[in-house]
Amino acid sequence: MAGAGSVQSPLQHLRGMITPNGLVFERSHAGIPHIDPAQHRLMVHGLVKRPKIFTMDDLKRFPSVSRMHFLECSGNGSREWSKPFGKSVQISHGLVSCCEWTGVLLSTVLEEVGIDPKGKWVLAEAADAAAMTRSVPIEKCFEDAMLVYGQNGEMLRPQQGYPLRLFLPGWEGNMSVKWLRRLKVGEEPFMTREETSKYTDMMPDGRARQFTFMMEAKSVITYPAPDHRLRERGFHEISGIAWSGRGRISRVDVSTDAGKTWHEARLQEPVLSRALVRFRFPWNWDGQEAVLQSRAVDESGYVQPMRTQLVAERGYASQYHNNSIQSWRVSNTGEITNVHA
Ligand SMILES: Nc1nc2c(c(=O)[nH]1)N[C@H]1C(S)=C(S)[C@@H](COP(=O)(O)O)O[C@H]1N2
Ligand SMILES: [Mo]
Repeated sequence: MAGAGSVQSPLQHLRGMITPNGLVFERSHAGIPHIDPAQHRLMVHGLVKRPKIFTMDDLKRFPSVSRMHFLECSGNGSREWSKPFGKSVQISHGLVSCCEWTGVLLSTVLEEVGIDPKGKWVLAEAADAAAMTRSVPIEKCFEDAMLVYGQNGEMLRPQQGYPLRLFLPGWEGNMSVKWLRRLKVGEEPFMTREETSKYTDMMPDGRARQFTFMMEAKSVITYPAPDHRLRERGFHEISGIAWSGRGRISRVDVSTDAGKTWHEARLQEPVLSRALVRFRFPWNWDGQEAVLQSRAVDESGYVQPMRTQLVAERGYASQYHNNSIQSWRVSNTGEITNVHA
């Protein structure tokens, strides 16, 4: 992808929980910078005891970790609020991927520089033309944030932030700053453009929610989906993906009658925290019209909302964080379309 924009992952063709590197979604606000890893530096400063500039070699000498996590743009599904928009699951839900990420825990690097007890927020700044900048609460930095240089066993791809990105498991994709060049520790959030004007959620009363970091539980059926067509009655395996920023998925229910009745789907092991999980449900299509839906529940007890529930609370002015239940209508000729049920 050149310049600003996004490309979605072709979920209709994926079969497991891992997104191959070439099929990971991309969202870049101002193109892909060409960065020489030998020249790249990460500066860590502000309320720290020993401010420091790290080379990539320095960062790779720290003890490393590999973890499987999804990454989702909070704008995933943003065009589905008021009417069905995406003519494929790639368009409606494709701003999500799941990879094995390798790097150093941010806590390791922060311990190296030593945080001043007054330090409560960390500004992350990128080296791209967008100079993407977001404020991250210090608790998240010490909980599970990573400085990532590896992706599914390879080096990060240029479009994913080569040579270095911040990665915040379960939080809105925008905060996982790619091409990371600077971390500044401060007392307060830095109120950057991307957390004041952008990436806030307009509520029905005209006020905006700010710092909505968590990606709430969500799921979608990827087969059958509008990209497919049922050519025969009888057995079809309904299959899809579920994920939650709060932790593990504990259950996925599937309905084939627009939510009148629900049946528990099988979850494919391993069911990892803050990762995509594949669910499957055996179905006999009788050749009649059907409306397929999936509903995820996570280990915190959070239940993926119906679209009408989400709209009742949030209205139609919100752009981000649409995690509502998706409906696919199967016609009696086997055509599948995106509908609001
Ligand atoms: N430097 C920088 N970081 C960035 C962005 C960007 O444009 N520039 N886009 C953000 C957004 S909006 C998302 S959803 C994720 C997308 O990550 P990906 O392109 O690796 O899938 O990166 C985030 N980090
Ligand atoms: Mo995003």
